[in-house]
Amino acid sequence: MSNAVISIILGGGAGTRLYPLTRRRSKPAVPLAGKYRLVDIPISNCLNAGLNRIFVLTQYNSASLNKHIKNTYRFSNFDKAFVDILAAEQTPDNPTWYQGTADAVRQCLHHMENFEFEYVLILSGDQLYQMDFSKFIQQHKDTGADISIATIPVAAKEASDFGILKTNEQGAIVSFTEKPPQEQLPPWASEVSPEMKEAGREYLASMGIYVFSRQVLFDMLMGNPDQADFGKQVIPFAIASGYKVFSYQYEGYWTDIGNIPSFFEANIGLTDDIPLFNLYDESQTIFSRARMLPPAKISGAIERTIVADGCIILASRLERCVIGIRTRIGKGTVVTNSYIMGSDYYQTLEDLKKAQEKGLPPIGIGEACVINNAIIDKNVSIGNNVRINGGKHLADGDFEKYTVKDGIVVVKKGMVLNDGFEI
Ligand code: ADQ
Ligand code: ADP
Repeated sequence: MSNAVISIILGGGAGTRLYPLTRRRSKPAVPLAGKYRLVDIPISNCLNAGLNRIFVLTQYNSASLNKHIKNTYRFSNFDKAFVDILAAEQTPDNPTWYQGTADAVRQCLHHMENFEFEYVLILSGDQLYQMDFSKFIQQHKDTGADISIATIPVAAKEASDFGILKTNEQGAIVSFTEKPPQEQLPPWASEVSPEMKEAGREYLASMGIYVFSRQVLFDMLMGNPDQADFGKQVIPFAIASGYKVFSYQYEGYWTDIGNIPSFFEANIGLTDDIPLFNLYDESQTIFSRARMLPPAKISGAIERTIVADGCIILASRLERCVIGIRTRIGKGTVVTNSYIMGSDYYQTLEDLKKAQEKGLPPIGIGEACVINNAIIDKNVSIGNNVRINGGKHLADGDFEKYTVKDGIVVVKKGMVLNDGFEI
């Protein structure tokens, strides 16, 4: 299987939906679940299916993405495996900047020409799920499809966010509409399994995950240079032109993590008693960088909280939190419903002394702070008695040190919040 497939991960357009987490890094490098990065999810799904030739397409090349990929995905010299980043090389107003998902793939085709492969697996970079791609590709082969699309039943209220399709009895897609407005939805309902029907999930949505047969991909993208997007143009055109397009229906956990509220919910959801996304399944390992960090040292009351390696926690209470690598939290602090991303490095005693002389708090969270409904990006220094209370009472806005999105306060990477700071 692995020699027949090349995988392409769409690492992100302008990245505005995850702003301010994408202010200084490309979307695939955004830290997830305290110790991973977004790109680890699609890459791990590929590796778990034995697919180990992977391109990550990104609009911005960031040092953290390069470093993460280089330090994490190392393969033996004796096999053909690789994870390579292909970044758009120009600026937004230059035509070679990726104009959309299909255009991004088109501009990278020349990198792939010389490889041996029969199928291309195209993946989104901002979804949380564990899917066995080998079954998906097997179905693509068995049906003799030109294009296969992974699909999932969704409820009417979400359906306008997706490409919605209908299939015939063999699973061939007969019609497709990208993000239909609510009033046009009713005729797009499909026959779904009894469980899905009971859950009110009657619309078959494209997951934005595609398998293309090699020649079909080259013909379609090179033959229609004006088609910039898979969902808006390439897929509807393929169906209208008589290509064999099949649905591969999936009913497991799958969620978008491409905007702040969904990213926040997906992370906090990992603290549930039985999370929908299983980090503890050894047959579906999520790979990430092995950092050789010391174990976490903790005092205080902790409920339903994930704590990554290398943390030093003296807080009085943590509840429903994801605490990322090297996080330091001082005495008397209470953190609830929040994702603390942690730090890229430890400060030395000398660093700490210098910071103190300048009146700066150390990296991490100080004493007697109260933090609720927040994402604290990496390397943030929070002093003592700081209060951050996110919630629907806060209006959306972008400020020097933080952004509020749907009531979630996102403190920007590397910011300093001095003693007594309040949001
Ligand atoms: P959207 O998710 O809205 O719909 P889009 O915003 O185009 O599609 O993004 C798809 C993926 O490609 C994302 O991971 C995004 O970051 C990435 N991407 C977007 N533009 C890019 C660019 N210029 N360069 C590199 N990467 C880029 C799509 C389909 C729908 C389907 C949903 C499922 O169009 O039909 O229902 O995905 O989520
Ligand atoms: P991660 O564990 O999140 O992958 P790294 O340990 O790779 O992060 O470090 C991320 C970034 O932090 C790197 O760019 C590194 O250069 C930077 N970094 C490391 N130590 C320091 C320091 N003392 N001051 C500032 N930046 C640092």
